[in-house]
Amino acid sequence: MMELRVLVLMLVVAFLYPTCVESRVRNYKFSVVRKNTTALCASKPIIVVNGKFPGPTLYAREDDIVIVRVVNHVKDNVTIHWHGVRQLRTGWSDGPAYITQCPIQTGQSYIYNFTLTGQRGTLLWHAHINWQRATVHGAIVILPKRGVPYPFPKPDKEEIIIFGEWWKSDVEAVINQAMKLGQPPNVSDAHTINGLPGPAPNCSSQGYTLQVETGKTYLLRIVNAAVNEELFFKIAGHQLTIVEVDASYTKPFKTDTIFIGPGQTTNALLTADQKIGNYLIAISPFMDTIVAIDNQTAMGTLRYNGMLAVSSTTLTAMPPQNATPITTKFMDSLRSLNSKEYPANVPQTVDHSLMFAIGVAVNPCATCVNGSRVMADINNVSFVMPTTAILQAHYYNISGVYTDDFPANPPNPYNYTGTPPTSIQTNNGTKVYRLAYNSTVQLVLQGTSIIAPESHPTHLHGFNFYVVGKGLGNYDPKNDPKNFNLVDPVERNTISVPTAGWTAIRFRADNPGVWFMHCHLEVHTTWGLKMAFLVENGKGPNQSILPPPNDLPKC
Ligand SMILES: *[C@@H]1O[C@H](CO)[C@@H](O)[C@H](O)[C@H]1NC(C)=O
Ligand SMILES: *[C@@H]1O[C@H](CO)[C@@H](O)[C@H](O)[C@H]1NC(C)=O
Ligand SMILES: *[C@@H]1O[C@H](CO)[C@@H](O)[C@H](O)[C@H]1NC(C)=O
Ligand SMILES: *[C@@H]1O[C@H](CO)[C@@H](O)[C@H](O)[C@H]1NC(C)=O
Ligand SMILES: *[C@@H]1O[C@H](CO)[C@@H](O)[C@H](O)[C@H]1NC(C)=O
Ligand SMILES: *[C@@H]1O[C@H](CO)[C@@H](O)[C@H](O)[C@H]1NC(C)=O
Ligand SMILES: *[C@@H]1O[C@H](CO)[C@@H](O)[C@H](O)[C@H]1NC(C)=O
Ligand SMILES: *[C@@H]1O[C@H](CO)[C@@H](O)[C@H](O)[C@H]1NC(C)=O
Ligand SMILES: *[C@@H]1O[C@H](CO)[C@@H](O)[C@H](O)[C@H]1NC(C)=O
Ligand SMILES: *[C@@H]1O[C@H](CO)[C@@H](O)[C@H](O)[C@H]1NC(C)=O
Ligand SMILES: *[C@@H]1O[C@H](CO)[C@@H](O)[C@H](O)[C@H]1NC(C)=O
Ligand SMILES: *[C@@H]1O[C@H](CO)[C@@H](O)[C@H](O)[C@H]1NC(C)=O
Ligand SMILES: [Cu+2]
Repeated sequence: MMELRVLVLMLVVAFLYPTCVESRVRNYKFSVVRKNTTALCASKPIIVVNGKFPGPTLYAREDDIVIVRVVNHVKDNVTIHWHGVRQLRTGWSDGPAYITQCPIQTGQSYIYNFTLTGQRGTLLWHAHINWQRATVHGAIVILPKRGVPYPFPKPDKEEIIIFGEWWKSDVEAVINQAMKLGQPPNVSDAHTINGLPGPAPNCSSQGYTLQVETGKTYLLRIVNAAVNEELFFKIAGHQLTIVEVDASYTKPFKTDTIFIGPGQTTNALLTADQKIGNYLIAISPFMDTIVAIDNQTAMGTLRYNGMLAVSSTTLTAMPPQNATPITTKFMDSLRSLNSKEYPANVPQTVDHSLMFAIGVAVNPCATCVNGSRVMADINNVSFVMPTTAILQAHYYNISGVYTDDFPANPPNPYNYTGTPPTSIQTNNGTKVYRLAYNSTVQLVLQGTSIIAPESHPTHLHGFNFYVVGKGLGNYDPKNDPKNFNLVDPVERNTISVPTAGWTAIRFRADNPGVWFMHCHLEVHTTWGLKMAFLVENGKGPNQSILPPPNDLPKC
């Protein structure tokens, strides 16, 4: 009787609220705590959200309002970034410390409040202060609007797979030591798949297992939350069909290897279409130059139902560390879906044509080991973090926090991928580049070869961009634009700029606020490979940044 009444009530409610009323509020509470965790056969205290490593998955639908109350129970300052979420007019909820907000201090809380507009797929959230994101991260799943199907066959099941890097030492101790010495930080001791490294030297640690049923199809929502490494991902004996990256649908294509940089996400379909068995799942690092990296392969198992854990596992060879051709092939295969429902709105004209030279450099340092310290920069500016958040300074007209003279081009052009200039020192400053509302930007990210060229997975906050071109060596402004793809380039928020090469991106500055752009190798960010765009308010009614929330943390 009772049940019937509930059913009738539900039907009435469903009638009163037809499916076109979709907007919903998703409430989450994130408690930031320190917890002892074992990954490499030894217990160590790490900072995590809600006691979990990786942290909780945030589920929502396109058009939902997401409310996350973050409470800081640790001694360290905390902020959380919703990586890839556009944050239209809600820059206060973006998260990078001292760019859009002051940190949430011990005992304090802050409510992140944003709407998911025009995006669906997988993203990630992570801490955005110091190196805290090594352990403070998790997935964001944005489902399509209710009743809207995926533009690919509906999978039987979905699985979240998050990659990480694990240090035996405390991560802040690792980077602090490196900064003091002026040298590169210690590489991690292991990679992890959903928090598990699998067998490691002197440690038979547990590995991740994906249980599958013959004939079924799985949507793998893959997130690279590593700190300093771009990775290869493979499943022995199986092909993967890529359908989406960075919460943008792509034209489907098949591959046996995924290349994924820190901050990037990839959705891939996997069909359990092989002989019943155990198959190796593995991640290994990509490095095509002389920079030291953690070369451990993390291992897990794809297990068909009916198989025993003790049975033998079909192995696969991982690509060599320096397998540049595999990264090129993967990146060149990515194209926007560009369908009627999901068009690629590539800006066809350009208001600001920018070129940023990005790379590492060396500055004098009297107290460092060699009398010098490794630095990084964009257009010869090593970004200096302010002590007041730039967005506040912009909103409240506080002067002296930043200047808006970030150079549009390298101040002293040289052969970026050839012989370094005589002075490999950098300048510094807290400089932003100012953009009018709705202006269009073409930005060429030019890798440099000072000390060692390296690929830089570069992340832009507040926007998706289209990757219209890329190449090796120096960008040629006369001839390279002739080959730009202005029809169906991939749309993303983080792009790997090839070693000793360049990448051209385009975006429309339709989101007022202050938006960080930086290399997502945390070591390069720490060294100064970062800057911010300041996008002015528009004149229209919904073209200004919203007022800051009352609980916005203070510095
Ligand atoms: C974590 O483990 C260390 C040593 O392994 C111990 O000293 C410490 O009390 C533990 N902390 C917590 C919160 O359990
Ligand atoms: C979230 O932001 C909206 C729009 O500014 C506001 O109406 C709402 O009260 C906020 N919710 C919370 C919980 O802060
Ligand atoms: C970094 O590695 C060196 C050499 O192995 C070691 O002596 C040092 O303690 C490590 N630093 C940290 C913070 O773990
Ligand atoms: C510091 O000097 C040593 C010895 O000359 C050299 O091997 C090392 O590469 C130098 N390190 C840096 C970061 O310059
Ligand atoms: C493994 O253990 C052996 C013996 O205790 C030791 O010599 C070796 O250095 C250890 N290897 C690693 C990578 O920790
Ligand atoms: C990994 O790097 C270490 C230190 O550079 C080296 O000794 C080892 O041979 C490398 N292992 C592999 C599998 O490349
Ligand atoms: C900041 O300055 C602008 C332009 O002068 C003005 O419109 C705005 O009201 C000022 N904002 C605050 C919070 O004072
Ligand atoms: C720049 O350096 C590269 C690598 O050394 C060289 O191949 C190229 O010719 C140089 N370009 C110019 C314009 O000098
Ligand atoms: C970068 O700035 C430093 C310090 O002002 C200067 O010495 C150096 O020549 C500049 N380098 C380039 C490539 O602009
Ligand atoms: C910025 O550059 C100046 C001049 O070289 C130097 O004194 C200062 O220490 C630098 N600041 C930072 C934060 O690196
Ligand atoms: C932005 O500019 C484009 C092209 O000039 C125009 O079509 C569009 O309406 C503008 N959008 C807004 C919100 O002003
Ligand atoms: C935390 O942030 C506040 C505000 O910026 C700052 O004053 C304080 O020094 C920071 N604390 C730590 C431990 O970094
Ligand atoms: Cu980098």
